[in-house]
Amino acid sequence: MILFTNFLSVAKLATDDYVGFTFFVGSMAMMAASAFFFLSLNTFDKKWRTSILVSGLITFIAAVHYFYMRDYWAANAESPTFFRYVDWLLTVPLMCVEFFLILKVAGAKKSLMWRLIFLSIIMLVTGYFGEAVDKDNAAIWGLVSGIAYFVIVYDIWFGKAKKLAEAAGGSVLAAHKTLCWFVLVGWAIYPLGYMAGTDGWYSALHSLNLDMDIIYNIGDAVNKIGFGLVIYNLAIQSSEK
Ligand SMILES: *C/C=C(C)/C=C/C=C(C)/C=C/C1=C(C)CCCC1(C)C
Repeated sequence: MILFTNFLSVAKLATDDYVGFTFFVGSMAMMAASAFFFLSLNTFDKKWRTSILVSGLITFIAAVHYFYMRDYWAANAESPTFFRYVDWLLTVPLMCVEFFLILKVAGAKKSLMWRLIFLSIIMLVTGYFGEAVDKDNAAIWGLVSGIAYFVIVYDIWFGKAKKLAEAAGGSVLAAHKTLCWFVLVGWAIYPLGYMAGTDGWYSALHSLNLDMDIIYNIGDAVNKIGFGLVIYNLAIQSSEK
């Protein structure tokens, strides 16, 4: 409903509201990326269409959440933590599905996908606890979340996923490698945002005046659209042959 009433009454966005600005730009970027992925679907070989479809779903789900988050921020000047984590709980597992889909050509099993999904849910649920439920222990929840994150990184860089990517070779291996970099560097943006927005041994960071939501919004744009473009590029290369 918020999505539709939006068009009737729009809260005023202050010129120095950088958080609000990144929510606004984020919603447009996610929407544009979704249109791009969906409309390109038919130009690819059948075997890549599911991957491209999932790329579009990731940015589309994010776009809808960004509409809500933008409004929530405009109305309350407060982090939309709940919408944020619902968005992640839907989109991060879908990113794990992407790994499985591109490695399917090398015989990836569903168990690999479920393992990554399971780890990502642990990572996100513990993060939510630290940010919203048990803030006094944010550092501990963040640590547990960080461990799950490292297991994901290890799995895709050195575990079974890596071996499957090597077996597939060529453009699948190249795409896998790029996605691995996204998870190692792009996803590392999020714990930074978390440390900017919660208290813990890292609270000295607060003096830098970094805003958690701006960091998260940058992370989302880089990772969700970037992931999709890696898959898009892979689909183009493989469809040309
Ligand atoms: C599209 C959304 C994405 C790719 C979200 C990714 C989120 C993370 C990698 C979050 C990680 C966190 C930690 C590693 C520790 C602190 C708590 C989190 C949840 C921010």
